[in-house]
Amino acid sequence: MTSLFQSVPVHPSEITPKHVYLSRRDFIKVAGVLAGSMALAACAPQSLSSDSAPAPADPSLSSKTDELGDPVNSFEDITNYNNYYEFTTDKRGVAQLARDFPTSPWEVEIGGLVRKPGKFGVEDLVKKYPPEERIYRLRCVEAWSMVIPWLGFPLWKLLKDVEPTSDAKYVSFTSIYKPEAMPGQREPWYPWPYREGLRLDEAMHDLTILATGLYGGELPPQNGGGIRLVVPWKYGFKSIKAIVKIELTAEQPPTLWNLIQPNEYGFYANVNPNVDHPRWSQATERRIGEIARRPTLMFNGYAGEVAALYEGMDLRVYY
Ligand SMILES: Nc1nc2c(c(=O)[nH]1)N[C@H]1C(S)=C(S)[C@@H](COP(=O)(O)O)O[C@H]1N2
Ligand SMILES: [Mo]
Repeated sequence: MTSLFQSVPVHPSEITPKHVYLSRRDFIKVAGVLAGSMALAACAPQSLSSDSAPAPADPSLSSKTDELGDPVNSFEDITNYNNYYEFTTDKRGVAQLARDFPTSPWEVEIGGLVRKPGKFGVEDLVKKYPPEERIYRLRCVEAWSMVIPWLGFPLWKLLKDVEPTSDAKYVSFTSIYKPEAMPGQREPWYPWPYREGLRLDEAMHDLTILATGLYGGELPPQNGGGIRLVVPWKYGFKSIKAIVKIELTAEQPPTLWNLIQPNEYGFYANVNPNVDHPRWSQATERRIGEIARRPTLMFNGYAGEVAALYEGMDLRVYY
């Protein structure tokens, strides 16, 4: 068990004028949890400044591993190396551009082929479906990867409650469209808003979650707050961020990457070391924080859980 003291995000000796830890929002949250902690009371105020670097809500998670024994990536890496084209194609530039993007309150509309459509606030979803910690590998189609400790709930719980009709075969997800706040959306190259989709059985799989947090805290804007999908056995682009709409459909829905480049980005996008991207090999990957490349695992290491979903399908055709 982690003691209360160990979960204080900053040790007094780590504070330097340049390297400051707590954002105001984090400080208020942590101060509420740890009211009375002398160590925090003594050190936190001087650590506040406008250019403070955010800290993980629960730094003790950095010592955890995935089920294969590989350590989770640092909060720093997870929140500063991002793909989020609505902001920029520069992975190290997303965090700064997304810093003031409002993620709360956040509403998701659920409709299409369901008996009980509705609009749901993320705060209510979190109350109804208590977030679970899920430590997942994220494997980008660009052949880099991370291990991320998410907080989220299985999508099947929500889908079950909205009662898909018997015609529903797919789930379509749409990200927020807000060009005034997202500079990348003012570029004409992409068919905004970002969209993704899953087959209904993939969406109902227990590994598929809607994430509302990471590293024990809230979901930073650069990682897809207010709420995002995480499908750990598929390439990262399926794990759509900042979702505002979920629709159950009868037909396979259009997806942004598939619309742009169908021969490079299939609808399924299951991680598969045996099916190369037309422009590069998918046999190996670079885990962020490591130097040597490592082999890419079939279904990103989740074959035992998900291979049955694709029985009888030619994965070179349904890539
Ligand atoms: N709306 C939206 N969702 C998105 C993306 C994006 O550009 N826009 N990029 C995808 C890609 S390519 C990856 S690898 C993951 C990265 O998630 P992370 O930045 O939280 O690690 O988000 C995915 N979800
Ligand atoms: Mo990606």
